[in-house]
Amino acid sequence: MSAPRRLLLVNGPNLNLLGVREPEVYGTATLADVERIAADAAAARGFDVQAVQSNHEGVLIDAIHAARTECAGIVINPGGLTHTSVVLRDALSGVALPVAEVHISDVYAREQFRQVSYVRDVAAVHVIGEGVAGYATAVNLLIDVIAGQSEG
Ligand code: CA2
Repeated sequence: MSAPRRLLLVNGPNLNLLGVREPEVYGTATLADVERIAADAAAARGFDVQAVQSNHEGVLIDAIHAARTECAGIVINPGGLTHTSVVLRDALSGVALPVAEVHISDVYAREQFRQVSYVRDVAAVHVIGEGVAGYATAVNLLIDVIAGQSEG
């Protein structure tokens, strides 16, 4: 059976505040803008996007588990869970789908605690500090990985 032409887009805790608070760090685009940027980039490659944002880790884990049979890959900005969550990392590694890790800000130029990512080595793609345009980059690079898998 061929893989579904669908990506799961996961935005973690507090990313619902995009465009509402801290524009000096995260810009003025909203979560709806981010979801549209990802969906447009995916549509240009013949994929659709199922988007989830939650402030609750378990909701994110359930969505990642469901993606195992419904999606070909996962684009994720785990928010602050990037730096703390073994549970999220285990879910991503457990579903064995290709993963793109995205951060709007350059986490490597910020506080030291943001320079640790529990997700980094379960992700095939990393897009860091490109602002919200990084979601389109991540979608494209992830689809390249998916296309490479189906050739191999
Ligand atoms: O740069 C990123 O994309 C982050 O993943 C964003 C997280 C932060 O904890 C990571 O270190 C880097 C924070 C998401 C919270 O987003 C907000 C947006 C507007 C106002 C307040 C928080």
